[in-house]
Amino acid sequence: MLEVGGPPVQRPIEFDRAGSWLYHSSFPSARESARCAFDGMREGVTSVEGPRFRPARVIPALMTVGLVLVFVACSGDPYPQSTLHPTSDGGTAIDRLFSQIFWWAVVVFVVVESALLYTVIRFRARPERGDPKHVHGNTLMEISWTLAPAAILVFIAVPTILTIFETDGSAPANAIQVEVIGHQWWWEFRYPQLDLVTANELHIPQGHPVQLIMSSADVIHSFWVPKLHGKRDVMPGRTTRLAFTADSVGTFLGQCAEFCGASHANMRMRVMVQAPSEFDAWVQAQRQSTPVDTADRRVVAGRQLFGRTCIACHAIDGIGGAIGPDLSHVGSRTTIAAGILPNDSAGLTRWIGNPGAEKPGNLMPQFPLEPDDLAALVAYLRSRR
Ligand code: HEC
Ligand SMILES: [Cu+2]
Repeated sequence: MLEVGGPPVQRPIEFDRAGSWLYHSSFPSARESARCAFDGMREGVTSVEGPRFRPARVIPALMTVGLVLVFVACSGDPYPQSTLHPTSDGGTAIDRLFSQIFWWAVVVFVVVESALLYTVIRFRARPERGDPKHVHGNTLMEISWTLAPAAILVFIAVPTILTIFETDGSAPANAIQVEVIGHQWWWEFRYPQLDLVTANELHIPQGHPVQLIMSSADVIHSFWVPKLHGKRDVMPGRTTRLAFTADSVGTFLGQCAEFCGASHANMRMRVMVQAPSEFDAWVQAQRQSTPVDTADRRVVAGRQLFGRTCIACHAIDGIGGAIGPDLSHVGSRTTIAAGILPNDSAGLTRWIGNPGAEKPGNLMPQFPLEPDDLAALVAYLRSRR
């Protein structure tokens, strides 16, 4: 069963299965088997029936994995999606729970590993020692290693349950409500109290409670902005809630966290936490209808074209379909198509020119547009600030 480069080599043990010989009970001794494996490596022996265990191959692989981990840890990146730097009350509650459980795990690890190392070294086999003394249990130790984990579980369970209630999504009466609707593959945000609609970029004020009332237009999605809060599923036919108060101004990245089809990975979002005055200004601007610049012929042409084709799926100022994002103020967003393209002329041209190439499987069709028409549409949408 062996293919040997050169004349057959006489070997102390016959084995037919590379994978099983290590575990073979009739094998004489571990030292023997190690020697055999080394002989095999030196002479380039290969088995015809299965892969051979080669420590010399595994070690470089392990070292590579180790090095990659080290380099990942070294990157100075600010971790835009780290849950370890929470920026809201809810996020902080979850982070506190995580730290508590983490330190309990550290205690368990240190105690168990120390006991293990101590035992391995202290009671190791020595030639002068005979068989170890046989014992039948130790009542004190058995009681203590049953009670200790039970106590630790209580220390973990109580804060966990408290945090579940703390982050259950109920908000004070003055919270700003936002209806979050997941779509394949973008996010719709409706503010019923403020009478405005936007997409993919959620604006909220710093230091004011926010209540997200979430559902889905199609399949199950999951709303996740790691720095702000934990995940929450977004489901068709069911309402889930998330409530929090953001404590820092900034732009926080998020993404759908439940596999929802071909472009799941392209379903991103941004949460813009603004100072209250800036948020108010944003709300005012979003509630006003942007006048069409009739002096710009491209904008006028773009508007006409939009009214003929795009309006079936996109609303502007309350008129149009609801299959795609509301475009009343699309020019005020920093990105388009759920955060996958920058919202500039180049990004819009790429998107409208061939949406399927940018985002596989998405519902917006490709239109046969002349370059002039495409430019006119881009100019019109850019003007919708
Ligand atoms: C059949 C429906 C449909 C038609 C018709 C349609 N779109 Fe869309 N559009 C969508 C959908 C759905 C999305 C969201 C895609 C995604 O992000 O997954 C979208 C996204 C967009 C976006 C990105 C908006 C944002 O904020 O992310 C722009 C811009 C856009 N469409 C422009 C147009 C233009 C211009 C036309 C006409 C030439 C048009 N669309 C026609 C369905 C449509
Ligand atoms: Cu999704």
